[in-house]
Amino acid sequence: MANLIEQVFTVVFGKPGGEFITNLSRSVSEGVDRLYDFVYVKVLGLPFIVLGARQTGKTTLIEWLRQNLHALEAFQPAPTAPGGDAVGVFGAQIGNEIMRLKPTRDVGGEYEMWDTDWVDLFHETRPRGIVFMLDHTDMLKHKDALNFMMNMIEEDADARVNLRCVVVLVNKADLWGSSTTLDKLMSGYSNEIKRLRNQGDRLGYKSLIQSCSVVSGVGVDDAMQTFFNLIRPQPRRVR
Ligand SMILES: Nc1nc2c(ncn2[C@@H]2O[C@H](COP(=O)(O)OP(=O)(O)OP(=O)(O)O)[C@@H](O)[C@H]2O)c(=O)[nH]1
Ligand SMILES: [Mg+2]
Repeated sequence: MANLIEQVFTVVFGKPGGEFITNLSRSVSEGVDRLYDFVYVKVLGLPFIVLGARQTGKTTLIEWLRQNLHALEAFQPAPTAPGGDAVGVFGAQIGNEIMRLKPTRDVGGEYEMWDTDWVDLFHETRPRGIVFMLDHTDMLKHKDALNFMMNMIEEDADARVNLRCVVVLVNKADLWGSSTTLDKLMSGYSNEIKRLRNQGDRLGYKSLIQSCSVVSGVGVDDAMQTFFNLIRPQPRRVR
């Protein structure tokens, strides 16, 4: 009987693995991706989280996205307290598209918050992407924070199931851009970057390193377009 069904199927649709079946399954999966894309980007919001050691610009970045701004000079946030601050889903102009974004919670970067607020947020959100922020000061602290994030990804298989991209945002380029370059600044992080690339290859996420200044609005548009286009279910070309 199974054989007969297989024969009829083959007569009507062609051999399994044949062109028709391949095209059919491709368009079904493209249709499913398109639907997921619509649901995330237009309805539920793309789940992502923002991490990084203290005072690197996490709250400022979330505010920049929320306000659809190009520069944020007058914004002076207080350090984020333990437990973080809830952030509702909002629409942001990313390239030429309005996307709904869901960072869920703005967490602080103090060391004691890594093991509590960061771990909880990662687990609760199952993010499609992580923005990891650092700046030109205190390399040892940023290395610790980066390694902590990678350990967290390693240890929580449930939380990382949707992870598609980790972008390392080297912020405050307005303060360091005239005295050094991104490559020079990152040369001290070669072990961490190697680890990030290896982990990404193994666990199926892309890693990027971008410089920006959220306060003066330089580079942040580009970085956010690349990031959100990579974490949406149907990745697009960067515009
Ligand atoms: N010069 C400069 N300052 C920035 C930039 N981005 C953020 N800052 C400043 O850095 C300080 C910390 O910014 P926050 O956004 O509060 O940083 P955070 O990572 O949320 O800090 P915690 O909540 O304490 O972990 C503030 O004074 C910001 O104005 C930038 O691109 N350039
Ligand atoms: Mg903050």
